[in-house]
Amino acid sequence: MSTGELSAKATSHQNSVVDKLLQRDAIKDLSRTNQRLADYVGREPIQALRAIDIEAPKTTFTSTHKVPEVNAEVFEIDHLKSAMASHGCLIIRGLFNSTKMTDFCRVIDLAMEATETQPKQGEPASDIAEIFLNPPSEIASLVPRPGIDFARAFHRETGSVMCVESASISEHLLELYESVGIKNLVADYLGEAPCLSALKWVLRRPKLPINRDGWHQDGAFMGEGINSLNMWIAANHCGGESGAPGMDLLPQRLLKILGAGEGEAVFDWSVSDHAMRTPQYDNAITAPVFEAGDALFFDHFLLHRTQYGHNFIRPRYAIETWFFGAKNFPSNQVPLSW
Ligand SMILES: O=C(O)CCC(=O)C(=O)O
Repeated sequence: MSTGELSAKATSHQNSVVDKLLQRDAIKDLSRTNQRLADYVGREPIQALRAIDIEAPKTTFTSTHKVPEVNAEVFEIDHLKSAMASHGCLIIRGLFNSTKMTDFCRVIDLAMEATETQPKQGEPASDIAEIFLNPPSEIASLVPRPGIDFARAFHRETGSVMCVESASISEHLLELYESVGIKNLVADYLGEAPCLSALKWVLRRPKLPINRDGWHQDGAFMGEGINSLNMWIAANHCGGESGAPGMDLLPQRLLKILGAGEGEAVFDWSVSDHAMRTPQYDNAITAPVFEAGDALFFDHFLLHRTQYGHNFIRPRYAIETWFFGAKNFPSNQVPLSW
C-alpha cells in the first residue's frame, strides 16, 4: 500500500482519534520521546523493594470469575494490591472509554501499515507517515542485541508494533493515561514513580494462527528482581468464545520463573502447552472475555499467552504497556521516563 492510500484511509475518519493524531505536532512529539529515552541513558537500576515484597491488604471480590475483577467506577488501589498478591492479576472493567478504544483500532491498523510501507528513498514522508511512523532517532543505538531490526521483524511477523515507532501515538497515549489517573494508580501500586519501556509498549493485532506453545512469564527475559506492572487494554471485544483471541491466563501468584524453555517451547523464555497441562494448572487456566476499554493488570511473573484456539474469525486489537519502577527497572527493555 502506498502512503497515499494510507492517507486516504486515515482521512475518512474525521473527528476520530486518527483525526486528533493528525493534528498533533510531530516534531514536538518526537523531541519529547527522544528526551524520555535520553533521561535513562547511562542510568543504572537500583534493586529496591518491589510492590510484591510488601504485604497487601485483603479485599473481597464479589465476582465468581477465576480472575478477580472490579468496575472502574468503584475501583480503589487496594483492589489492585490485593488481587496482585492473591492471583497475580486484576481486570478493571471500563477503565477506558469504549468508543475511544474502538476508535483506536484504526490507529493500530495505520501504525502497522506505516511500518510496512516505508516511504521510498528520496521521497518525502506524507503527513500521515510523519505521524504514524516517527520513531526517536536514538532508538536503534539503545536496543540491546540482537538489535532493532530483529525487534522490528519480530513485531511485523507476529502482528504488533512498538508504540515508539510513532512518537505522536506514544505522547497521545501518555496524555490519555494521565487523564484517567493511570500515572497515580501505577505509582501507588509500585510504591515509586513509574517509567515505561520502548520494547514492551506495544500495539497488538496478533496474526493467526496463534502459537500454542507461547506461554510465558515476561520476567524470563526482563529479570526477576524488577518492580513491574503491565496494563493490557482490550481495544475490541475479544476472549472466551467471542471469535477474537483474548489472553489465556494462569491467575496464580507466582514469585519465580518456572520452566523457561521447557519441552516444545519455541523460545528460551516460553513454556510449552504440554508443560502447562498439569492438574495444578489445568483447572485454573482461563480466557476471560474483554470489551473495548477493559484493562488487565499483571506483572512479570504471570504465566500467560495470546489466547490459543482454532475458531477465531475476527482480529483482536490491544495496547500493552509495561510500567516499571523509575529506580527498579530492567535496563534491557530500553526504559523511558514519564
Ligand atoms: O496481546 C497479546 O496477545 C500478548 C500480550 C503479552 O504477552 C503481554 O502483554 O505480555
